[in-house]
Amino acid sequence: MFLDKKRFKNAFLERLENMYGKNINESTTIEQFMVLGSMVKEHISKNWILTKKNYRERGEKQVYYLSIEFLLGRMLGTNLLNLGIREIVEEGLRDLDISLEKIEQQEPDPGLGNGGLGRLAACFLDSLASLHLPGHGCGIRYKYGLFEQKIVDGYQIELPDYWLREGNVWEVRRSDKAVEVRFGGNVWVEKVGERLVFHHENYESVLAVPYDIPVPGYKNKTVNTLRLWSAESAIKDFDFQCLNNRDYQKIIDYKRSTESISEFLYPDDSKEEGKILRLKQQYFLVSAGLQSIIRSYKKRHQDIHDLPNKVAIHINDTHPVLAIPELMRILMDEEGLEWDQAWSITTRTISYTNHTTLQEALERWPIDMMKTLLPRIYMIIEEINERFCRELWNKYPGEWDLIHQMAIIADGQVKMAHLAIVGSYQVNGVSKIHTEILKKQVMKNFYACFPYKFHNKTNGITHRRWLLKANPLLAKIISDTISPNWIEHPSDLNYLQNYAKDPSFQEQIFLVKKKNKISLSNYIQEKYNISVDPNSIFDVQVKRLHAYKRQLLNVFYIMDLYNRLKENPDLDIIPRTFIFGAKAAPGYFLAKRIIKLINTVATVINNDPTIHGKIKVIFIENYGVTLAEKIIPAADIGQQISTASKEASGTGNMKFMMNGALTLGTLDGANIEIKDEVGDNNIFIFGLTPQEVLHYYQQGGYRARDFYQSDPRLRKILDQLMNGFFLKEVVEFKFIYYSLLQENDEFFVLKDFAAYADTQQRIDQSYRDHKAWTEKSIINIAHSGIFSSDRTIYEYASGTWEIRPIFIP
Ligand code: 26V
Repeated sequence: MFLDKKRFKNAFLERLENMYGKNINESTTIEQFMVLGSMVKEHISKNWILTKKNYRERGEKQVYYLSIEFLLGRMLGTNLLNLGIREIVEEGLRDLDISLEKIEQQEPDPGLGNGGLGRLAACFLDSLASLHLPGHGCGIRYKYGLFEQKIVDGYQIELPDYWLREGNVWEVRRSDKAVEVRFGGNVWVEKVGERLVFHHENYESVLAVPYDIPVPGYKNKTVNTLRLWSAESAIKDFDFQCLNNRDYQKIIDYKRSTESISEFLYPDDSKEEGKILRLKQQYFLVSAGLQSIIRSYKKRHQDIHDLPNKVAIHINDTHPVLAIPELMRILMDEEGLEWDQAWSITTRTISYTNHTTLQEALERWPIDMMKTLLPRIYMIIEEINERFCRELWNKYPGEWDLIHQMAIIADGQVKMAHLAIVGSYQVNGVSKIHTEILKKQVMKNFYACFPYKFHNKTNGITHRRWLLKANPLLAKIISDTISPNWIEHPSDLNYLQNYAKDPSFQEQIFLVKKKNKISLSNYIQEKYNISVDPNSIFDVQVKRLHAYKRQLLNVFYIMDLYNRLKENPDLDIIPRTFIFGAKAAPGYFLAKRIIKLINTVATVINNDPTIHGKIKVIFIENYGVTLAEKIIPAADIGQQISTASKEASGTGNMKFMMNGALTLGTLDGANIEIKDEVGDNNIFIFGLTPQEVLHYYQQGGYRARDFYQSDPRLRKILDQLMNGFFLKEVVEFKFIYYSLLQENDEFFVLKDFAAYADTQQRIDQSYRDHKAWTEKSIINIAHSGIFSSDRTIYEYASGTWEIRPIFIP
């Protein structure tokens, strides 16, 4: 049906009739989306079946990527692109007087993730399939994704994101592959001959039903699978009818409690509420995932001992770390293996990546909670801990403190990162500096114990979504200049280096950026009724709102610039549009106050005629994958200004450079590698180094108040927070003020302010020379190929999972 335009049009009209009983004029755009989506899915199905058949028959090793988040973004556009049918569809629809773009906008953006960790998982799936690699995702089908953000009177309001309202056109429910997951109850042990047999009783049974989403590679025949699990009650409908009222209530309660497991994605794991539910989600994912992996393994292979040669299981941070005891449980309790055999198999099958060194984000679960909810799993963790501590005792006799620090269970808690390191064969960091910090600081004791386990895999992004799809104008002039080979081989972007000084190519690059800026300006005008100047510098910070990401530093500079403009309306600056996008966790008070501050400052500045529109501040609500695709191609500057040592990698930084924005950043995460690639002249670096920050944390010596006292700009800004200059209800920003002056500014905002302001000045100067600026922009694009997730996945495939491409004939 996608062979040519004519056939496509006929098929489209016919299906519209079949599905909705409507002709083209009667149908709504959402109906047109559902029709097109179902056609594309059907088109994918053939190769999906073929891929599965090939994987089954060839019996080669496959990887399963376990993640509590997959931040997929809309799929219609990437599917059309990957299948190579975008032109036919676009032209066919145009004949019918329908805009493909409008149809694409109907697709809900499945926000099944919070930020970088979830988006990385989605980029990896795209790269696996595009590189012909047998690799699948395994996650949770949350009924509600990350909340929808509205800004009302400057405050963030959270609304539920019911993305499944119209159904999900890409998924296939596989009831036949459902498995049972058990919670609670008690375990008793029986000795049968020489063996101990564990009986789990009185548990609550939850049915895990998989929904499969196809993941097609770019212009190849590989179609991998993302399997998302949904929790359902294990009760059949007829049970309802023969029940009296009391039982009925019990059943309703049971149904609620089971279904709640896959109801919400957690927008924040730092708070006490919902802890049990979150632990339930983690075990639910892992138990359903592993049962299905082992089931499919056993269909293809005889010998369970061979598992590590045929299956790799990767855990995306510690959320799925219960995969380790769960695999042990299956191998021992269901497959009848001894501990040592099971342990050997488990620790050769599971690998792990860490995504943060923030202490508050390292997962720990109270022993009691785990024991009650997962009695058998807890027994296994206890045994792993005991054996590990014994090993440590032999290695470091008498060193109680060290052993206590390294134990998996200590101080009433189960330490998930310790379990992950002990139970996996590889521990990865996500950028060079992050891996070094893991080895030398956060996990140094483990590094001393298992140096061979630690590796670096610098993150990446799929250039297919983030350049080819998000920025078609840029993609086109790149292809016209260096041939479209870069799409298959992103390192070919390097050839652009030869055109960095080419006036005609510079001109084209400048024009494309301008067009993207105009298109974003139009969006801002329509949505917020604010006019922004496309000739101004688009200076963008879009990411989750966290104190360590330092949106505050950005807004303080804006306040300072505004103060200077008020004093001197003739101040010679290049007009600038500051663009923010950020969601704050609903319970994160400071973060929400920072959103209020940004919006308050924006209102004052945007409505002050005396500064002649030289600066504008825009907060774009509900930032997510879809908006990122619109905003990033229009950026001149991407701000990556986290406190050095705190951002494990960042991936936004890579998206910006790939779209020709220059980075304003600290020496943190992958910024360091970006700097090494593009050179000091093509990036704006400022502030404390990671070493300096870590030194302050260890040795002390930082006094935020000194900066308040010595820098008049800071004093003025901080006073303005408290004196109602930006907002008459003064109380609003007290919390920010105290976090800086009373709590001594944990993230060195005041310390880095001067360097940041200087660097912003340098940017202002640099931008005046358009040719030189565009040259820098081209150099950034030219060096972005190495940050394609194809490179990262290649490193994981060869260095961690030991999987090989399987070409589907
Ligand atoms: C979670 C929490 C929860 C408790 C409060 C503080 C806090 C801070 C950070 C996090 C993030 C946890 C994991 C995560 O999303 N890490 C991100 O992973 C990306 C992909 O590797 C990486 O690029 C980002 O730098 C890293 O923050």
